[in-house]
Amino acid sequence: MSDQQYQEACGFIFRKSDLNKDEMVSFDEFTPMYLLVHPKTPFNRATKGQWTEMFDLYDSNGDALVSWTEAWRLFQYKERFDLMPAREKEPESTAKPKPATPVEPKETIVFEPVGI
Ligand SMILES: [Ca+2]
Ligand SMILES: [Ca+2]
Repeated sequence: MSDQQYQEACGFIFRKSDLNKDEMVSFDEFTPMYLLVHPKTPFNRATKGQWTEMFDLYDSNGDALVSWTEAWRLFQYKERFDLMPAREKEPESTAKPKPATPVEPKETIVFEPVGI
């Protein structure tokens, strides 16, 4: 996706999220918008307090509304964030090899010839 396409996609999401069409995104409109722009964010499990902090980060002039300019100011860094190397993964626990089932020695039944 080119920068231009990304900006257009964000603009589309911004307008779509602006439910009352005042060209501003309120706190209630912000949460679904953020999740659309950042689908893989761990914020899908965020508390309301964390969302407020995130909203405040976007709302740079503090009028409790996020304009397109304010939104784009941070949205444009998305790709850079995505390019950051992922934190080193915990080594995957190696699955224990199945213990080999000991082969039980088969009981050998010796038929003794019965003498008549
Ligand atoms: Ca709105
Ligand atoms: Ca604002």
